[in-house]
Amino acid sequence: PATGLLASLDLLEVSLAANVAHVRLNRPAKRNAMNDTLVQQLQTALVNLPSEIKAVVLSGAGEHFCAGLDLSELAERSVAEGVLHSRLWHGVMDSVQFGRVPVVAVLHGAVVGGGLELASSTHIRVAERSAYYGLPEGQRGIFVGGGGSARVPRLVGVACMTDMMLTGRVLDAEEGLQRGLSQYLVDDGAGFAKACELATRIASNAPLSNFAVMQALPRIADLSQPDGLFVESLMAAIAQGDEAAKSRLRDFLEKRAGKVVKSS
Ligand code: 1HE
Repeated sequence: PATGLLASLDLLEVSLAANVAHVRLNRPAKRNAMNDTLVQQLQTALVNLPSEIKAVVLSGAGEHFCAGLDLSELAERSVAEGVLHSRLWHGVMDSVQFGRVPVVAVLHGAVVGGGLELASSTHIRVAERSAYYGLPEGQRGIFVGGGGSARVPRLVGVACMTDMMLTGRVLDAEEGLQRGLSQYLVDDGAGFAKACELATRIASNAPLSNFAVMQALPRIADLSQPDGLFVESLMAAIAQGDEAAKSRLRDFLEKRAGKVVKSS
């Protein structure tokens, strides 16, 4: 278990094992609904990870990953407070997507509303068969506010998100896999082990490679092709210039590094 600041976050459970941190949303009685405190604690955890941590596994306690925004706090907000609240969520989701280390999410049960916005901010999503995805904002008379309109269509397309919001369509784990909401689908109960396996592999990469994937890839995807290729050339040269890249290339040429193998 973590100590100090990370242990003081009462709506999260943070544990550290070697170079992987496990951050668990820990409000199961409310289906991990995200109130302001939980949102802020998530940001605090992500920006205060010890430097030896190279990847994060994010999961939810109880039967569901996350029920989204805590609706009991919604009624009390003015329009002006609503804008600021949405911007607060944007900051937290940015600290997931553009933080220091990649985040692997374990999805099970409800992954809905703000829970799907959080999931879509992570880098790799491992879903268990129980997972289902919904955007009930349409039914609640509101709109997404945690980055969903920017991130979810990049995974499933605008048409699918429109369907989910207008009609309340819920995607099951299989449909979520097909549409890119998860990259892995495993049996119930197997998600955490799979995510840890992936996070451990991620943590063994050169930090600058992971940085380039996290920071450059989504930006290049938003650029025109010529601009994207130009940024790619800079990122490639920077990554190659790092000592970690040089020593890894030497390891391969001197037969010390693993080959690319087919997965079994
Ligand atoms: C909540 C919330 C919540 C549960 N805010 N309290 N999100 C939603 O519209 C989803 C709303 N939640 C649900 O549809 C269901 O709760 C679940 C499908 C997630 C889970 O069902 P179930 O049967 O396991 O649990 P439950 O009995 O519905 O809920 C247990 C308790 O959690 C109950 O409180 P209790 O005091 O009666 O025990 C629920 O009220 C509470 N709870 N979900 C507050 N979301 C930045 S913009 C993002 C916009 C959004 O995310 S909108 C979508 C919000």
